[in-house]
Amino acid sequence: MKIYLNGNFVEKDQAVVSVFDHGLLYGDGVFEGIRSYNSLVFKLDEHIGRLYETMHTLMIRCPLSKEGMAQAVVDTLKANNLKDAYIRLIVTRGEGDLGLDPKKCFDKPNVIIITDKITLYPEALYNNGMEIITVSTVRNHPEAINPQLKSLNYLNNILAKIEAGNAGYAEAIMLDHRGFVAECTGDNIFIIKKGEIRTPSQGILKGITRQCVLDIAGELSIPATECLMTRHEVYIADECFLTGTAAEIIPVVKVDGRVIGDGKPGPMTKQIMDKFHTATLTQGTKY
Ligand code: PXG
Repeated sequence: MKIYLNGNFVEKDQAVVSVFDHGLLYGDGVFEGIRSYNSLVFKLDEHIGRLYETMHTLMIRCPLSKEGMAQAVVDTLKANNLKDAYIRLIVTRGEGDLGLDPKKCFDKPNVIIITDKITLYPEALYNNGMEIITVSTVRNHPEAINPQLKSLNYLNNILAKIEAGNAGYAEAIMLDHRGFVAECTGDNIFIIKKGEIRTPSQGILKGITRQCVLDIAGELSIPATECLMTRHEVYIADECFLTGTAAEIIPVVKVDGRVIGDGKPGPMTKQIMDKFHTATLTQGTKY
């Protein structure tokens, strides 16, 4: 496996960065998870756009332009001969002296691109739907670490994932600081009620798959709204599903012990899954 590291391709065991990298020392860096299907990178510009927005706020100056980054992604996929891949982009603050201050770094961010595979949930869950719970770990307050920042500081979600795992569940709903439904640990959440699609509007990572589902809803003339959402609304929904680059679209059939709809993946969820699947195979950056 060849890893892109600062403009070079290096073998996996040689792809190393310093223990003084502030990404390791402080979680000071950004990342993206992207997929390619059948030699098409899905929503590449959107993922790179979000990466550069996070870097803008964190004031990380990437040595590559957005176009250069897109080219590097494609080159890495080609170097590894991968048609279907999971792509992990990482830009760290780079090496520096000890101490939080980014000024201690030498203004040389490390740029890493890994192309590999990822499976998040077993296939059966996509057919039968999954059961999730709400965990007590509250999603980051937007004025602390804004959930829109896809930074290397993912402990908020990891703590929630641990809580879910301890309780025997693969995924969990996180509430925001006010108690409204925010999102899951690595996925956005949607409900369908009386033919309308709803998804939380705030305190979330604005998922690219989420936007794709909102676009699909538009194409299918299904009304879709981004709104505040309570757990009660989730419990009484007709259908529920999660979206994410890694998870794609996965139906949810039980939440906190409450059966959703008739306890099976719903017809509209299946229709959206179908459309999404087609989009992944037909749209994207060719390589
Ligand atoms: N919410 C959170 C907190 C995420 O981390 C999503 C929603 C979905 O966003 P996208 O843009 O992917 O539709 C994410 C993305 C992993 C992994 O390694 C996690 C994500 C993406 C890829 C891989 O578990 N999370």
